[in-house]
Amino acid sequence: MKLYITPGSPYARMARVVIQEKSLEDRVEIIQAKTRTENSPYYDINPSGRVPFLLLDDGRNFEESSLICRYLDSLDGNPTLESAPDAPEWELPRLESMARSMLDGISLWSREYTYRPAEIRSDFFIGHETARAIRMLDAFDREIDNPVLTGPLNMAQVTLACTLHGRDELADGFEWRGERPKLAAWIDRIGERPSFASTKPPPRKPH
Ligand SMILES: N[C@@H](CCC(=O)N[C@@H](CS)C(=O)NCC(=O)O)C(=O)O
Repeated sequence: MKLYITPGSPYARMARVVIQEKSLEDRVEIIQAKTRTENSPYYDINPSGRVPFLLLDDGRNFEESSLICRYLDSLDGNPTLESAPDAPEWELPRLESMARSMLDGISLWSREYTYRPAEIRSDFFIGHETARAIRMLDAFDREIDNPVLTGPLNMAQVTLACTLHGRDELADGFEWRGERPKLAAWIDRIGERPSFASTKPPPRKPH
């Protein structure tokens, strides 16, 4: 099967992490897609043009990181990444959704810098996303001792780590670590796992 990615995509990184954590390297070929390009040949493979995208050997295909990760996790008949044995029911999906919500906001915010020249950026939009990111980073700093985040690897941890690891600066000049040492230490610890260390995103190229 084939997984289409870009090296800087945090969503695609989740699938790349799961491939390593579940030892699927021999079963999944990772291919770099050309996204955000007019007439990219990738659009003939995936009409949405987004990554990650998983093409199965039987021709079926999956979009959306959460679905792709769930599928990859199930391949060995022993899915582990949607369970948190030491946490109350619903804690894992609660924190996973919260991490995804933060990631969605940060992605929009950072795209404003990556893809828009300074003269057409929206101060209103940037202010809104900056405030959201600050609230959510603070919330995760308070949640960091939750058993979902301290127990065995799961999708809440993968989502949170793919959002923040390797991104000390989330958007132009915004450094999140200094005021949140507990969250920063958690990210450093999880970042030592080979699956995260080897998928660290390249530095962003500002517009
Ligand atoms: N909700 C999707 C988001 C995927 C996504 O936004 N991917 C971005 C890269 S981070 C992309 O492929 N962008 C290319 C485009 O918008 O054309 C998921 O979870 O997989």
